[in-house]
Amino acid sequence: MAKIFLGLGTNLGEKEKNLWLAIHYIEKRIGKILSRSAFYVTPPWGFVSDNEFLNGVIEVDASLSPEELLRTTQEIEIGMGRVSRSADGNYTDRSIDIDLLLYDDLILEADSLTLPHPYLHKRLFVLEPLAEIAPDYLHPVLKKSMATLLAELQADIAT
Ligand code: PH2
Ligand code: MG
Ligand code: MG
Repeated sequence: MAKIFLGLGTNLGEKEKNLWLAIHYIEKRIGKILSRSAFYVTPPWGFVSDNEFLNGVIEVDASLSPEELLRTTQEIEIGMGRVSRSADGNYTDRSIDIDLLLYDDLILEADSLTLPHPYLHKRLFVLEPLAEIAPDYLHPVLKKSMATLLAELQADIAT
């Protein structure tokens, strides 16, 4: 069994419903939900959109490999009506996005998947909910706690 953290995001449709539905499918197909953050209203990061996001993070007890997890989360996204990404590689509005943030203390750099998530420590919309449910969890590469990474990012943004 692996302890994993998933980031959830949506900025289209009934956002709260989308997050709950994703959590339902994750529990059904991936494993028991061990903890869940509050849902945070956040401004679009990295692209321009009129639609603000609702973001959250969950901790899941999973028995799948990282590759199986990636495939399963993508299937859940598609099953929930997510249309494929824009061709130019820019971010787009989406009904649901499920990102693999952490998989135990695994460090992985494959073509399809990087763990921990490469932008985890740069995104307030990930670190805020993550630090809420796992403040003492150490980032396997940076060797800093999520609470420390959040404080550093907030200080960085304020300057
Ligand atoms: N996801 C992105 C890009 N930008 N901004 C917010 N606020 N929330 C997201 O989940 C998000 C984003 C790419 O997946
Ligand atoms: Mg994402
Ligand atoms: Mg994604």
